Amino acid sequence: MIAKIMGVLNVTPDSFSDGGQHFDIADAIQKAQCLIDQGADIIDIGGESTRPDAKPVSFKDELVRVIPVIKTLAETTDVPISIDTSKPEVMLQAVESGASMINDVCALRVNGALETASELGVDVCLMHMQGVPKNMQLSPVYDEVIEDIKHFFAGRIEACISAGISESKLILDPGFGFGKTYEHNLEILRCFDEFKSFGLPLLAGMSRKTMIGQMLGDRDVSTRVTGSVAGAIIAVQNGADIVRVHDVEETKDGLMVLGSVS
Ligand code: 8Y4
Repeated sequence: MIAKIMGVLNVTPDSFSDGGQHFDIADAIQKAQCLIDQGADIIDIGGESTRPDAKPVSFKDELVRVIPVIKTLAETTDVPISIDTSKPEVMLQAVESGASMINDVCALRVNGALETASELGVDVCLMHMQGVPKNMQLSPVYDEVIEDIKHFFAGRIEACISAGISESKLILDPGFGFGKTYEHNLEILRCFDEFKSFGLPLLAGMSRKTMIGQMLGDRDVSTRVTGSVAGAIIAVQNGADIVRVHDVEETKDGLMVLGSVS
């Protein structure tokens, strides 16, 4: 394959069918197995929602959700497991339980995260976000969105190197939808290859996001699959090495078609 597919596995209570506090480890494992059968190269497990209206989750609650799933999955599959978290305590236990990658939407800016990631020695995805989830979409402003994100990456790469993290462990992600207007998101997709200048792998996450709905004329989340696949194809054509997606089977088909001519 011309790019890796990272399949999304949410283990937040609101992502389960009953919508309540209850969620089943067995359900999560089954979903993960389905993503793997469809061709996922990495499984990204997250126990905290980054939606603007989401309640903050304590690290203990996050651990209760993700650790049993990571442990079971690590025993039953060789597919690399990524932990979607910004909390050092969760990074530590997740890696001890079998995760081999940290996907941090805060790019290791939480106290203790740089040191923890350095000690763990696993791959780290540094994602750009302007603001915090609660306020990030209120009025995102950039001088020059691509240059501003590149400046952010340069600072985070430097911070990682200073903390003893090998540059070879880093993956960069401009963070579609995280403190960006529709126009910012379009510019990032259009100019995605500019982030190649760091010589590091790039990750793109557009799957089912509002920007895809906007491209389709304000379409509901349940009807964004084909648009998301198109977005993934463009991102890979523009230099993405990993795409983070919900719809693995459909994305794989799209990338195989792109791969046939690239
Ligand atoms: C519908 C479906 C509407 C999903 C919104 C969403 C990224 C990420 C997220 C990303 C990396 C999301 C954890 C947001 N997005 N990690 N995480 N890059 N590296 N929203 O773009 O999927 S969560």
